[in-house]
Amino acid sequence: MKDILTAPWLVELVRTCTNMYAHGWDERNGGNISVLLDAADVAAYLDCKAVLRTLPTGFSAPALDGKYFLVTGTGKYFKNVQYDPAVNLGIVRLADGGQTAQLLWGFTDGGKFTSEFPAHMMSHAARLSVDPENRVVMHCHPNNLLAMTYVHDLDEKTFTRTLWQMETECIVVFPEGVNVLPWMVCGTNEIGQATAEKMKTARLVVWAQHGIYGAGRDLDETFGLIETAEKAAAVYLKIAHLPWKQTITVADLHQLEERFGVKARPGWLD
Ligand code: 2HA
Ligand code: ZN
Repeated sequence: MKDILTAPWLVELVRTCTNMYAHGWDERNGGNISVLLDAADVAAYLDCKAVLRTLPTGFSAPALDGKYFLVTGTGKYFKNVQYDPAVNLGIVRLADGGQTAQLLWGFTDGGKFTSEFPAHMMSHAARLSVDPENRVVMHCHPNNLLAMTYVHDLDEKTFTRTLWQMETECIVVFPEGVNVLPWMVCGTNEIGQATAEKMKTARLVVWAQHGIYGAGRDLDETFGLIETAEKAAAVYLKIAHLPWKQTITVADLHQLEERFGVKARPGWLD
């Protein structure tokens, strides 16, 4: 059995947590990440028959039954993940139609998965239904996107249009746009269901006055999505109160679609 602390997917998650903390997106215990793992990848490092603890999830997710996830722990600080991955992270396998999480590694201080586990698991199920290659769900609290939800219209099309116009690359990186949820109490099955519904049509879901969810095939893609949207939000906040002399027009956005072979969300450039 190989040393799990050397598993490339675990090393990558640790580095990502450190990087996100450095970006200021994950103060204190803010933020959480889950990564879908292949059974074979896990079996190279762990005895998958050795269940350390069984944890009730409080929801069902039949589509995820038997699947393995590497996930950050509740109350844990991204800042600290690099110093003790085994305390701050865990590997669980869902069982009983998703109602139970079997802990196979980690959370060594008796801890458990993130408080946002419902939103993560329901989002994985939703993303897998539209993209079987989706593996990552990431949540964090980036300053500028968060601030933007106080001063900008929360209509998804309008919010997306503004982001697309703040940086040329945006429509290329997230042509499907961003979906937006109004403020809701976090950590609940309700916000989990609402997030998952939004995840069917976009890889980015803004939680007004809270943060953002991203999804993607790997950590780089998902981080890059959030990074690009956050950069656009930063530009918006720099210029929102200034008189604009010009912007990226709808005609320009159509040119980008053509040049980069992407298609904006139908109707969102009308
Ligand atoms: O505590 O970010 O949304 C972690 C969170 C809750
Ligand atoms: Zn949060």
